[in-house]
Amino acid sequence: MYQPALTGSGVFTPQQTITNDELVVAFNAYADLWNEENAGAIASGACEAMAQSSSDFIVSASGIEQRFVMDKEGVLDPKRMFPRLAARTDDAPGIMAEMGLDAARQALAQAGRSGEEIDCVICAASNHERAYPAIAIEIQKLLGAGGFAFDMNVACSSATFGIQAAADMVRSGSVRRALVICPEICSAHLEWRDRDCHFIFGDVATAVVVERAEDAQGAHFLVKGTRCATEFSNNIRNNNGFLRRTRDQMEDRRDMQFMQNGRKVFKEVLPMVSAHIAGHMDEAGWSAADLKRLWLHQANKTMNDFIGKKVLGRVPEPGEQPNILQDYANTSSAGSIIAFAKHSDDMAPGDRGVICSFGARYSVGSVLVERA
Ligand code: CO8
Repeated sequence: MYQPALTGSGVFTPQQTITNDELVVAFNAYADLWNEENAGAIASGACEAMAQSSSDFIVSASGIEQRFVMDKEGVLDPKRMFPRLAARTDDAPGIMAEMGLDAARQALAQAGRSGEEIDCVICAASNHERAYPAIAIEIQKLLGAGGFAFDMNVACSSATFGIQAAADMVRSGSVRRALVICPEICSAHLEWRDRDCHFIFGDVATAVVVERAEDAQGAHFLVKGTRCATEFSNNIRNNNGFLRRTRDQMEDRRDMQFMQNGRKVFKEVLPMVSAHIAGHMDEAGWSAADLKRLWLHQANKTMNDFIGKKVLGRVPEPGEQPNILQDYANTSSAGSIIAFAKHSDDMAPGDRGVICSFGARYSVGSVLVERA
């Protein structure tokens, strides 16, 4: 058995941002257009007028201030409200592969490794741009990596589930060095015309290198334990699968994009995640006093404040539970890894932390790490 370690991390950040104010201007213009088009039905009481969105609500309900996106213009066009991502030919790199490759190269540089030294690539994300061939195999080829590659999807928990799979393979010796890559184009699965959720998501890609601790070239984190759990729920759902795309079902259906009952998610996920982290730490003999940092999934600031307080038994000190969602919004599986990549350099040997992601299905995954 080998000791697995996280030896590098990387974040690809798109060049375009949308602030809450820009988003709200576009949404409200769309709502005005919709209300104009449906004026008769609204006047007769057959439907309700669409209400306006507000930046103040977005910040107070979520903590989000802006998001990065792959295409701003299409999202902010009130007659479109959807990114324009041009279709590519089959011999050009896919957009998810390109984003993932950038994050992977950053992670490899930090680990002091080259693509050829990787023998397992996992592309772990909420949505994949095609059914097959796997995005991970495309990235494997672009990197010049050997071994094998596969895609997996556990929605927002994909990163920690991917790290568990990679760490287990490194531990057993079946692979020497793996990359877990999370490219998320949430903007293409979000209904930007739905006031209740139009502000939630952004685009990004992250990557981590998982390898034997004895092979590490520089500063690294030992993976001291991983734990994954799932429980079925319909409160976060996207029905867009190939069976739903038969010719008789091609109409514009709301359930073909991200759907959630946000309030229920909020209430049901919080106790599940807090108990999961506490149980995992208990099993490893870790106490709250041992924890230097919590890198949580980035969906909602109130949610993270609650989990941080529950796990530590007190209000976290500034920096103990870093949030990045004010800048990136919810980036699904990538959120906890962005927080880890941007807020872990200052940790000293022996310092301990927990990476935890949670989300649809429901799912929760935690990774206990210790700075070597
Ligand atoms: N502007 C102004 N007012 C608004 C707006 C708006 N945009 N939206 C809603 N309101 C109003 C409502 O009308 C309501 O008014 P009233 O009380 O008069 O009826 C009021 O605000 C309160 O509404 P809510 O109760 O819905 O507001 P909350 O305070 O609960 O906040 C949130 C809503 C932010 C959605 C919150 O419930 C939340 O964050 N929940 C958890 C979300 C979460 O964690 N989801 C996880 C999903 S991510 C995941 O698992 C991955 C899925 C795959 C990703 C795919 C990419 C797309």
